[in-house]
Amino acid sequence: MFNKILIANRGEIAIRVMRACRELDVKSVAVYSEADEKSLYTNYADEKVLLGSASLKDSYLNIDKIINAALETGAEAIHPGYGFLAENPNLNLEAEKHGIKLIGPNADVVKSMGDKITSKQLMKKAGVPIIEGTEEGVSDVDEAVEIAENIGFPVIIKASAGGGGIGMRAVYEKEEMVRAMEATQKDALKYFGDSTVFIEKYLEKPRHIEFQVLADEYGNTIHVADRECSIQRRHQKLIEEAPSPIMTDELRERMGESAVKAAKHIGYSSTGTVEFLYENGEYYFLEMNTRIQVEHPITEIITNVDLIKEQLKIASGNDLTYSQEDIVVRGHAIECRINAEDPLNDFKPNPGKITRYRSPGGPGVRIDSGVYINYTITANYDSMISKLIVGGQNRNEAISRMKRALSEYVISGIPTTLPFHKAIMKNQNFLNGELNTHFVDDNKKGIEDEMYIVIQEDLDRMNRLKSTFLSEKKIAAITAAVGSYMTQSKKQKE
Ligand code: MV4
Repeated sequence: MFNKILIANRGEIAIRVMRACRELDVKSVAVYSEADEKSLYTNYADEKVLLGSASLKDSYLNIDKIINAALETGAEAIHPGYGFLAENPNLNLEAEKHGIKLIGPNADVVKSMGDKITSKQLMKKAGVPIIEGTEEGVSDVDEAVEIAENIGFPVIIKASAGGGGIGMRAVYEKEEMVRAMEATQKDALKYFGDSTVFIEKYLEKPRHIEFQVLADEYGNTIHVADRECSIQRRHQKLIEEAPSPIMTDELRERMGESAVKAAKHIGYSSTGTVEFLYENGEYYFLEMNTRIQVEHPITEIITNVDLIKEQLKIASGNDLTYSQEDIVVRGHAIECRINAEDPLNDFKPNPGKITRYRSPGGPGVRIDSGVYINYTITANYDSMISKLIVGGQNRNEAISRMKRALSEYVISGIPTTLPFHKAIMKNQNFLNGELNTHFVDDNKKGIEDEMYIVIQEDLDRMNRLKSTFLSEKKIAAITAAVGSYMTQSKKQKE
């Protein structure tokens, strides 16, 4: 195992990785920007290195500065977390050049999965079901119309360099095709510097079901079950659960086998996720994520596998410690992403200071977070406050626990997505497990009406809880008193 690693990320995922380090007796190095001086992860780490200003190119996206920080502190490996440089093959290449281990798959794998046409071609070769459509880039508009007519409308035009929802357009009739092609090509060039697009049959109401995979550097590859991630908005996941409400042993065996085939075929190592779209009993490869994902904890809850520790063991050259038979799904887990966003105002990000904070606890509750009371969420980075994760014997118990945990969660000072989650936990379609990627839009009215009700209930509960929190006036007075005491005692020492 490594003696020391550097975590090239911030917030809750940096803490999550450092927690694994501490359990494995590995020293951790935090890197931070000026905006993260007071963040929890910065000071949780055994060592910290300032990268630069809050700007991304000066800090979390600056490969040179990160490599230098690793060299300076003698870190043997770099964990990229998610987002930032996590799927940038240049980090893998630069780390390798300097004799530092990148905790993840190799640069070639990251690169080929980043290109959607290449990944689709590879999956076809691997024998994984793909969505009907072109397996090469299409640039000619007339040709595109012909292809679309052959597939049958609706179709979707996607940027090959895209992913995560940017640079794609659904097209319902022939007359829209030319305009949609030109617009998607233009976007693809603008956002990714590559105008290549491809065309697929458009699945209108699919579920997003993904499989966690684990692979060591010797070809041993397993899947660690599935997650349902259909509850999202503008390609930002809001709620994930494991397993999918529609999963059966038989379906898991089939989809899991496809996920393992996919990973094996490309020589994958580390933790990864194979995403599928599922519709009418059929599933199709969508994308592969070559990183650890935000929602990994729900898999940890239902399988008891510590995915980050596995990731560190694999990167340090160990064999996989599990075989497929060792992976047993027990119970059900749900994750709600608590963001500093106003769910009644189009989920507008709303950073600011957390003035009261008390996170839930009790049976089956896990919080992964990088905040604390009086912490200010900055506008520089994403607006996630925490991930509230619950586990239970079955889906019903998990939902009851989530409702109870949400009712205990106190966050004051900024609007949060808590009311949204409370509303979803009461939504009949959610309770029935009737989910697809359009769930939030299709249930908009019901969710909004319910949010107004839960916000009123929250106010009542907060009034009852008020005496357990100090008022802001009292906090200010205490802060002032402590401050003047500190100044005086310092003067006396001098
Ligand atoms: C699709 C699709 C329907 N049909 N492809 C969205 C993310 C991007 N990487 C691929 N996406 C989709 N591709 C076909 N052929 C619907 C989506 C999609 C989606 C997929 C997963 C999770 C949420 C989604 C929300 C809207 C659209």
